[in-house]
Amino acid sequence: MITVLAGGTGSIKLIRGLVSQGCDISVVSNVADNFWLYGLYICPDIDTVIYGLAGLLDLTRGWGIRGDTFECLKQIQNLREHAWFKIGDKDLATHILRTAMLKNGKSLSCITEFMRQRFSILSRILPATDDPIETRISTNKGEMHLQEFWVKNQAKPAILGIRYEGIKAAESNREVIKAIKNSKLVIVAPGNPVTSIGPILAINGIKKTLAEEREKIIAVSPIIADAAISGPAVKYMKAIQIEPSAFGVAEFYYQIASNFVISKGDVSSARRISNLGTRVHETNIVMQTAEDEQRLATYLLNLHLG
Ligand code: FO1
Repeated sequence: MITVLAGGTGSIKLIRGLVSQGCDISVVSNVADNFWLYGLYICPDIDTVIYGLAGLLDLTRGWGIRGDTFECLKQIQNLREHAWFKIGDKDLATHILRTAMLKNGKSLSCITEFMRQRFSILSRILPATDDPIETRISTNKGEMHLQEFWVKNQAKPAILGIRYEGIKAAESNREVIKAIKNSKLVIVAPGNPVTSIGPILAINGIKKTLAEEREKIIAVSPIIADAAISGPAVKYMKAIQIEPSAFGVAEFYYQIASNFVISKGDVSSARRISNLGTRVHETNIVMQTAEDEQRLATYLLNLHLG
């Protein structure tokens, strides 16, 4: 069994690659992107994994359901509401059902398990915690939820700080700890270290468990040279004084990952990562096609087996 720590759109590519190689995986999903909108509880990272593994994900956008319509959203706009978060009509069904189940007292893990079964997915999908946590971005325009910063404000305000609301009270999902301990291999997907993987590590008990299992943990860099493969990772990393490079990410994961995979030729990071006491491996980490996803997955499996 393999456990994958996952965030948003970058992570699902590697997860699909591993599944295509017949791996039995448990996905530990970030939940700090979750938020309430129009009275509905939206879990973007969990849904990206669900739609990705069900073969329904819109691959161009990297989120939502392929071919979805936006009639409900248009009607919200007709009613003069600024519909800044684009929820598709089919996607809406997921949020309606999830919210109804939450209001009936079901936990997020239980609801995610229900969705996994209904979408006929074989891999396990484990929310990192059942407790509510939120990434909050403090900016020159005030503090806001990550989705408001990234989607509504297009990441334009200057970032003054980043915090995870609710983190002190959040308990790790017990199944997550079990999965990490029982797995032969744990992979930290190439997600944003601050807003995707960072919140998972900050939940009580998770980082400690990972540190105990460090020898079997491989992390993949989401950064090549000084740029993110996709998304705003560099902006967030600079804001909390993580060097925006593969080395910066490896240093951030130093206590939990014994192996770190970087882009071939990212030489300036390679030597510095070895000096951390982390084994460094170079390969092509860009995943644009299904073949790329399979190639990187196979590379990681061979590293482990080798
Ligand atoms: N990202 C956007 O940039 N714009 C959107 O309107 C948007 C809608 C959306 C709806 C459902 C969903 O599951 C994800 C959605 N995302 C959207 C992606 C999301 O904001 C982020 O990419 C993730 O939270 C990052 O992990």
